[in-house]
Amino acid sequence: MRILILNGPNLNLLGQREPGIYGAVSLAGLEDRCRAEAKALGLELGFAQSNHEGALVDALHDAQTNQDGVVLNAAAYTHGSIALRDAISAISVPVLELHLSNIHARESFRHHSMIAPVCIGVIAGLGPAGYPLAVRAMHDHLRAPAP
Ligand code: CA2
Repeated sequence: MRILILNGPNLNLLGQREPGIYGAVSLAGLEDRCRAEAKALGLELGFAQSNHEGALVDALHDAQTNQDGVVLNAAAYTHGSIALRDAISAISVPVLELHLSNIHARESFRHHSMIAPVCIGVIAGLGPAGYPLAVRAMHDHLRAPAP
C-alpha cells in the first residue's frame, strides 16, 4: 500500500513563521511523524510539496498510477481551486483533505472548501497530530472503505 502526502502553498515555511497559528513543527517534522505511523502500519509513503497549483494538479494525476491514496493539505487552494477539485474528481484514487488548523473557527473565507465534496473525508484542527491520523485513516479506508 502506497500513500502520497501532498502539501500545498506556503507549508514549506512551517515551523519558521506564524508558529501561533500553525505550530512549531516543520514540514520535515510532520513527514517524520507520518513515517513513524507508516512503519507501524507497514505501508509506503511518498511526500511532495508545491507552491504552484499546476504542480499539485500534476501530482494528483501521477497519483493515479503510482499511489493507492492521497492525503492532501491543499492550503489556500482548498478555498478556491476548481482545478484541484477537478483533478481529484478525475482520478479514482481516494483523497483525504487535511488541515492543521480548524478552518471553521477562522476567517469566513476559510469556511468553504472547494475540494471537500470530492474527498473521502476531512481532518482539520488537530495540528501536527492530524498528519499521522490522516495516514491511519487512509490506511483504514483502503483496507475497508466506509459505506
Ligand atoms: O490549516 C491548514 O493546514 C491550512 O491548510 C493552512 C493554509 C491555509 O490557507 C488554510 O486555510 C488552512 C495556509 C498554510 C500557510 O502555511 C504557513 C506556514 C508558515 C508560515 C506562514 C504560512
